[in-house]
Amino acid sequence: MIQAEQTLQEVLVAFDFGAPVVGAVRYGQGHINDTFCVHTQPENACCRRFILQRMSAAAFKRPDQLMENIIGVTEYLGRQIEARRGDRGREAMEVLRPKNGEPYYTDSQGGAWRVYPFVERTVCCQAADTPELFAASGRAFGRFQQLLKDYPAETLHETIPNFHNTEDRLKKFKAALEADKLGRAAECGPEISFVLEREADCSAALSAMREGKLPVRVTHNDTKLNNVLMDETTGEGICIIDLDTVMPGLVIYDFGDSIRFGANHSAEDETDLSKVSLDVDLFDVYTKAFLEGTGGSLTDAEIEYLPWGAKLMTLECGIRFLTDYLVGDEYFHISRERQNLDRCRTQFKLVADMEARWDELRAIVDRYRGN
Ligand code: ADP
Ligand code: GN1
Ligand code: MG
Repeated sequence: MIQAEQTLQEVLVAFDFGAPVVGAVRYGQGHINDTFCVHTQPENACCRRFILQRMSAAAFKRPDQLMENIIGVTEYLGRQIEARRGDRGREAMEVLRPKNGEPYYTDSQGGAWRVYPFVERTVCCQAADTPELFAASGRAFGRFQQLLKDYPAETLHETIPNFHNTEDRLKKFKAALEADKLGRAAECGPEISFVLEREADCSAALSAMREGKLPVRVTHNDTKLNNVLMDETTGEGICIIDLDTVMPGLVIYDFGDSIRFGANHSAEDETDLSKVSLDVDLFDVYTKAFLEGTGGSLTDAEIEYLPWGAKLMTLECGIRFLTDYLVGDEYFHISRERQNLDRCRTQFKLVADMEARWDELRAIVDRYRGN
């Protein structure tokens, strides 16, 4: 794919932003899409901003289906929020269609672009600087789950087939290892063994799902702390963003991905592993808040499996980073050499911590049953 900047001008004129565009700059720290912040200058008002994104062609093969999901879900969320007398414009995302009326714009090179109004007076955090902040994100993701509990999951497209199918991720990892097309496996010995020793774990949630123990729901599937916008004054999590992977899934995935990313004090690509560890207090804070947010809508089995959600999402993400490293960094954006291997190592360190403190995690979950 060509650099997004090459078609940016063409794309900017394809949308009616309601005022002259005065600039567009790269924005955010996502690993997948190309994100720009567009600044416009209305005649007698302050600058109005928009988020303009080229959807990743590597990740999303069907932008039409993806946008159908997003429009369906954002409109539904908007109605739910209005019914609760919330502020729809700040609490739900909204899609601004291009001038041609389509859900997104396809540029002359085939790139698929969409626009959202910028949700102002919010902050997007890369790390849980305070327990309160992490709790706020937990409430927001729990609430997201609750708001969508009656959304017809079967109408959603699978935007990335087998996205959180850990067994399939393992299979792809093994194929990449077998091919070892760049000869990188030699430097990943301990990481490769770490995965192979946990083959059976990769089936834990899927087996429970197949046995009918864990229900399939509408889930977000990418519940990193930086995918919730926090109100800059109150610190509450107000708007869930990055809806590309809203699909049918397991609720323990949403819980687990938040723990993976947020219940520690290091960056995902930290190279000094002595700085990477699971913060069990943050696990506690998030569990309580997430269950509060879901408003009692989870089953006993789902609650019982929450620690598995944390471990599996972390293991799976590590496997994905390692696989991408082996195949030559095709999927996750990197800004330096070996970044995906470093990311993999932090994930596996967290998995090891979760295993070491498994009984504590289970005890915490038990404590908040009934919230
Ligand atoms: P990616 O899939 O690449 O992570 P995101 O959809 O999460 O892309 O967007 C990247 C970043 O852009 C977010 O982390 C956030 O900082 C910002 N962002 C996205 N949508 C909005 C919005 N509607 N209002 C304000 N900021 C946003
Ligand atoms: C990606 O898009 P972003 O940066 O929020 C990825 C997630 C990973 C995450 C790891 C669509 O999330 O699955 O867990 O990176 N999203 C997609 O940081 O693959
Ligand atoms: Mg994101």
